[in-house]
Amino acid sequence: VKDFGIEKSLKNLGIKSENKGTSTGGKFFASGKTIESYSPSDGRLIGKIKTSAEKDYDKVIETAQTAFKEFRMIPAPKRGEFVRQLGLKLREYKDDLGKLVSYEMGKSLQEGLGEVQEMIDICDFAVGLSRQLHGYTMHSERPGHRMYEQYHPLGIVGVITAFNFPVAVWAWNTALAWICGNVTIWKPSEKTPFCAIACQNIMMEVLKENNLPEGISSVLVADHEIGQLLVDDKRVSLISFTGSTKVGRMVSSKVAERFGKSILELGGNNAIIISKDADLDMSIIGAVFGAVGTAGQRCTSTRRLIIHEDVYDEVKNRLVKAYGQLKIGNPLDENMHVGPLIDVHAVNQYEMAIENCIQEGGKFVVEGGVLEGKNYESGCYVKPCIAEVENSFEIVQHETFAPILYLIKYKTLEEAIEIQNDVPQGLSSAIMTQNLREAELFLSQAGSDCGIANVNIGTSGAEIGGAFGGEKETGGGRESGSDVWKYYMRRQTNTINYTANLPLAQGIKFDL
Ligand code: UN1
Repeated sequence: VKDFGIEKSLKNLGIKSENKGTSTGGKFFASGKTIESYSPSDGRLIGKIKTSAEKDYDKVIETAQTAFKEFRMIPAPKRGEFVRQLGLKLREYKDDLGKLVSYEMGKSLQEGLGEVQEMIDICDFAVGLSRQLHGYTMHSERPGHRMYEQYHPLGIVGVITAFNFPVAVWAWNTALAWICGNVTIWKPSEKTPFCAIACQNIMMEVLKENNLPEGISSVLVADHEIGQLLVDDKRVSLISFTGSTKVGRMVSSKVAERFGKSILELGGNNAIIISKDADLDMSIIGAVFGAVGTAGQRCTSTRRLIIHEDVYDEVKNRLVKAYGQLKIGNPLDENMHVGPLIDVHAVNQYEMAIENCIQEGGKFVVEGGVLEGKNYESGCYVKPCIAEVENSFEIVQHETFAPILYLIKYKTLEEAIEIQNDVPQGLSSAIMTQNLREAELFLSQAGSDCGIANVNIGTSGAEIGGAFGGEKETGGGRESGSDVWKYYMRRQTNTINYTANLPLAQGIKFDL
């Protein structure tokens, strides 16, 4: 089996065959069972990890609580300096970490490197922000009074991430949480534990070089029962959760029950509307990358194409041709377009979705199927496929994390927008058109109901500078850019009286 330099990268990232998972920055808390992580690319065992038991969990929380008391008193721009250093380290380790992401998760090397780039970008973004974090000053109705608001850190931020963006989502959360003065506990997906351990190893260098105490950045490698403890724990002020709508619904109500805060990044069912006024060359590239990139395992993957009847056949034929040219294989091999799904369970889901689609009357114009034989030994490689469907099919209303693309025909733009919005999810959406009226209608309040709406860009590949997230069953959370940092802080309104009188608000008289 060709190695693609992965052994060397694992070594550079401090990954061994036997590892301890959970750490608070220097100390390890790993007295639980041992898990293994296999690469979906070649099926090989990457290594073993000792996970955490319940008593380890308590130690991690206590360490984080103590660290918070110290960390919140460090000025925000100084905390920004630590984030700047993390960004520098990530630049140093970009190739190794990108390669590990590709190997353990299965996305192409280009996309693995792109993910690390998102980490670097959010660090840069956070450094600047660390000198801002500002509130408003308002005018008081009372003479000699001043009123303003300020933002304070929350405390412990729990970050629960999915396998599909095994490193970037942690960085989006941690970089912001840190400059805001919080400490973080990261519970990564059990499917990609080594990506998390590698990030924590990189982080450990920053912590050590700055003499920072244990508990500012922790990684908690454990099963979902320990994850449940984190969700239920009053000591954890904010839970940032990325994952399925099913689990997200539970997380949301559990956190709400204890009046905690949550950021939810759940499923998407993203569509591109291809108008008769679209640039079709651009549309095909956008659609194919959106549908097959990361083997259809992004929250922002393109799942539906809503195509105008005048260009429907042409788009279909060009897609069929483009799919015929896709190379499926080892994601570390730069000649490949599509890598494997994360595991055999995901392959079963893919097969079931195809089956359900056929049963509901879907017609496949590019057939799917599981690949076997040489280079496909892991059993995780599948063929990207395309089906003509009705938007109302149950399977089309549902997010399947696999490269299955659905085609739907439309006559008027109003109808297309209605189809686009007629799913339970509301993450990303796009229109391909050169017609200004169409583009503006799509972006208006009568247009897309998603958190992300693009013109002449596909649905995936959002930049970190904007707020990332979606509506409806996507959960309503926002991460990354814009003013998202406010989620990581508590707001306080302050009124100061600098006179010798005590006038009451609302003109109330109260004399003694
Ligand atoms: C996700 O799929 O969980 O827009 C996040 C994108 C990436 C983020 C995706 N920047 O595709």
